[in-house]
Amino acid sequence: MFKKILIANRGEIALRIICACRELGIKTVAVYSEADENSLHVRFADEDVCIGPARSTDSYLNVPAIISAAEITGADAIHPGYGFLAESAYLAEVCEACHIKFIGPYPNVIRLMGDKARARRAMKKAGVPVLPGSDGPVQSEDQAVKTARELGYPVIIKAVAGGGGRGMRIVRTPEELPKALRTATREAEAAFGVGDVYLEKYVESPRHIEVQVIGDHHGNVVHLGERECSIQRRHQKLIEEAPSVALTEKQRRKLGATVVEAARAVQYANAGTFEFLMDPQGHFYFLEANTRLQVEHPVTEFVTGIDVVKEQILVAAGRRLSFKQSDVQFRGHAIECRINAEDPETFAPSPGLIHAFSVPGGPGVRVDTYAHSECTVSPYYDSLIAKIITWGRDRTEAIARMRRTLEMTVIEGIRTSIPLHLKVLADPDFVAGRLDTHFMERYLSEKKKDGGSLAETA
Ligand code: MV4
Repeated sequence: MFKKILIANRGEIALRIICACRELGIKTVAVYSEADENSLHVRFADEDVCIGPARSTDSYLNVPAIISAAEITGADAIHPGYGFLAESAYLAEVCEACHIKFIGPYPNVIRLMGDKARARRAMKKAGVPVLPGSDGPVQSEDQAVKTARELGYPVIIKAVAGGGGRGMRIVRTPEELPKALRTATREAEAAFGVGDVYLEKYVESPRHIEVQVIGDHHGNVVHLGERECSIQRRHQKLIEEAPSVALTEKQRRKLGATVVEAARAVQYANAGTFEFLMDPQGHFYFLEANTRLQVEHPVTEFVTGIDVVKEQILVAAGRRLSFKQSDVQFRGHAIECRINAEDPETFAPSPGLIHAFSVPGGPGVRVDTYAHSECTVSPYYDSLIAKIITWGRDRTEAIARMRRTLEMTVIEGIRTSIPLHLKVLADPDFVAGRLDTHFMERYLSEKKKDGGSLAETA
C-alpha cells in the first residue's frame, strides 16, 4: 500500500482526500499556492509544500512544481481531485515516467475521453447508444451541410476538445449552419488550441443523467448507479441527486450494464463518470466520459455506502475491487446542494472574509467544506465553498432534511447560493421531480416576470 499521497488540489476536495488517507493510515502531502497558506488542507496534511503564486496556472496547474513536491517529500502517489490537472493525460504520463502512481485511469484512456469525437466513436463501437451525428470531426462546410440535412434540424455543433458545455452551438436552420460552423471552429481554436468540431442531432429538453463506475487494474468494473444532474446553470451544476426519479429499476440495470461493458472495453481503471442525455421519451444517449472523481460523488456514497475515494486509492495501489456488482445495494435517496460564494440573484462571485460559519448536523446530513469562521474565500479559484448533502429513506425526507439544514446554516460576511437553493427546493416542479436541463433558465426567467426577489427571503 502507498505510504504517502500528495494531493494536487485545494479546497473541500483536498480535505475529502485527506479524510480517506487518514482512514487508510496513509500520510498526506498538501501543495498550496501563496493564497492558500492558511487553508485547512495545509493544516491537516502531514506535510506541505508551497508550489507557487495564487494564479492557478503558476501553482495548481504547474506540473513540474507538483512533481518536484512529490519527489522532495517522497510521495508514492498523486491524487489530482477534480478540476485543475485531474484530466491531464500529460500529468498521468509524467507520473508514470517518475514512478509515482497517478490515482486515475491510464493516460491513453484519459486522452481518448478528452477527444469527444473519438470517445463517441469508441462508445458506439462498445454498444453504447450515441446520438446520430457526424462520423468524427467535420472536414468541410459541404460535408457539414450534407450531414446536418441527413440528421434533420436542429443539430448541435460541439468542439472535439470541448466538454462540460464549452464551445457548443445549436443550429436550427440550414441558413445558420455555415456561420455557426465558422464561429464554433474559431472559438474552439481560441479556447482549446484545437478547432475541430463535430455534429450531433440536438435533443430538446433532456435530462442530464450520469453513471458512476469504478474499475480495478485486474479487469473488474462495477457501476454505482446514476446521478440526476439536470439542475444546472450555464453548465455549472447546482443540485445533484441519486437515484434519478426518471429511471425504472429495469432501466437502471440496463444502463449500468451497458456502461460497465463499455468501460471494460476501453480498459477503464479507477473512478469515472459516463454522462448521458435522457430524451423526453426515456431514451439514453452517451455524451462524454469524465475520467476523474466528480464534485457530486457524495450522493453516490450516501446511497451505496461505498467510499469512492478510498476505493480509488486501493485500486490505484493494485488491489482488486473489494465488492462485486451484486454487492452494490442502493438505499434511500441523497441530494447535494453546491454552496457557492456568489450573489444568489446576479451570480457574481462574492469572495472575502467569512465572519461566521456554522452548519447543523443531525441525521442524514454530510458537509464537505474547507470553510470555517474567520476564513477567507479567495477570488482566484472557483466559488464552491461547501457541499451540503442530505440522505433520506425517500426523496421527500432527503428534501426536508436539506431544507431544514439550509435554513439553519449561518454564513456571514459573504453572499451565498443558499437563498436560491431554498427557493428551488420549494418549487412544485422540483418537488415533483419534473426536471430537465432547462429547469433553471425557466425558473429564473419566471422569477424575473413575477418580480420576485431572492433577497426578500435571504
Ligand atoms: C447536447 C444537448 C442536446 N443535444 N447534445 C452540454 C454539456 C455537454 N456535456 C453536452 N451538453 C449538451 N449536449 C445534444 N446532442 C444538450 C446539452 C446541454 C446540457 C447537457 C447536460 C446538462 C446541461 C446542459 C445544458 C444545456 C445543454
